[in-house]
Amino acid sequence: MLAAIAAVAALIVIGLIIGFVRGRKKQGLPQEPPPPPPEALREDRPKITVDAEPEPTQPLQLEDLVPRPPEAPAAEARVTPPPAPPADLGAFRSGLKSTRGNLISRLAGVFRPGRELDTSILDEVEEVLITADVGVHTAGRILEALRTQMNGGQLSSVDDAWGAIREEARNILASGGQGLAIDQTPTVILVVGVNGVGKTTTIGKLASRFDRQGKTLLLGAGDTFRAAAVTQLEVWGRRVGCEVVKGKDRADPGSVIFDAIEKAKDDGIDIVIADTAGRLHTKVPLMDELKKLGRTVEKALGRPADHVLLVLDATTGQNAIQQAQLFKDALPLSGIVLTKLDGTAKGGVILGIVDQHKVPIEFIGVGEKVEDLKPFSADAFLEALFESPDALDPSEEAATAS
Ligand SMILES: Nc1nc2c(ncn2[C@@H]2O[C@H](COP(=O)(O)OP(=O)(O)OP(=O)(O)O)[C@@H](O)[C@H]2O)c(=O)[nH]1
Ligand SMILES: [Mg+2]
Repeated sequence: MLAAIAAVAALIVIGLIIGFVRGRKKQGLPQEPPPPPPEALREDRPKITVDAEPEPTQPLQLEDLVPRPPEAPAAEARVTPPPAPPADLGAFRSGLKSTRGNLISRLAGVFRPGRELDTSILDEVEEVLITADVGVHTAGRILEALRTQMNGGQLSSVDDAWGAIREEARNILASGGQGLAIDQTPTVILVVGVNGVGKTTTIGKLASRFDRQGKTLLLGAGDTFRAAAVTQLEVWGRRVGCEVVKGKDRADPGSVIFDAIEKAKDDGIDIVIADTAGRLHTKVPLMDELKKLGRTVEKALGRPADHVLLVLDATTGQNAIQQAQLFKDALPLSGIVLTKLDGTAKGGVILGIVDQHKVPIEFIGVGEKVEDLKPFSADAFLEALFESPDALDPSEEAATAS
């Protein structure tokens, strides 16, 4: 009897407990947290947070004690844009938009349809060319060609004169770049230029381009005067996935580049790209230092640097032409990279640089992004620059020199 009463009492107690628990569930009262699912131990599980309720106190998990590897920031991810077509006319068009507005739409005003072709045109053309940063020397060359053809009776209309200017621009650019041959292991590319022109950015873009072509790379941090310059190069190195050889703060740039070349030789690296400091070109020591750097490369490599690229900033216009002269006196330049063509109306300076220095433009920079470095193509340049003025939109015509 007693046993039966005890059994009934036990059933009642169990029933009460079940009822109580169900009741709490219905009222939404806090529950004991469910045991974590097996994947809770995975590092990458999403964290679920409920704003309104306080976080239940979780027992300490193993993962809380293990330091998480830092997540690679999205910007540092390996950049693998599709390879650009050989002549990216669209990029030339947008890069030369302001220049076209400044130079070509004004020339189109001079050569307006129906205008009689006479020598008064020559003065107007000269003014447009000089104010568009083509340079006095090169403007003179273009005018001379125009005058000779006019006097020889070869031009009978303003259209013919327009064509003659385009043809002379083509002659100037005929000594175009051949592209950077990578036929030695390692091939050494020395990048020089005054400060702020875009050397380090260009190195990053170039490295990315070569990486996409399957080349192995090593960057040499030859700008040892600014700690930030080394850091900037290291960021690019991480992006591209290549090593950066650096020295101590204020180390001799020559020793850093020497070490980089030695390492590349030991490791069978395809390309070494060396960054350099770019303090003001008017300070003689920079040029002395560059000459010394050239000799160091030769000592480490057994031959001069395979390519010496001078980076010039298109927005500086005529100043870029002068800079080229100073650097040419210090080192045998193999090519020029003209940066910041986007957003400047001074793109006509390309004609002046190539005409005066006979150094080919190898690449143009038309923006800050990795894909904004384009191999220079005289055809694409002329096509984009001399595009029929009828095709110009009003905003381009209104563009003025920046
Ligand atoms: N719009 C535009 N900006 C560019 C281009 N190339 C470089 N820049 C910008 O120019 C600035 C200077 O670039 P850097 O690469 O640091 O120039 P640098 O020659 O290495 O400068 P220093 O190390 O100080 O001598 C940066 O803000 C770049 O993003 C380009 O083609 N277009
Ligand atoms: Mg730099």
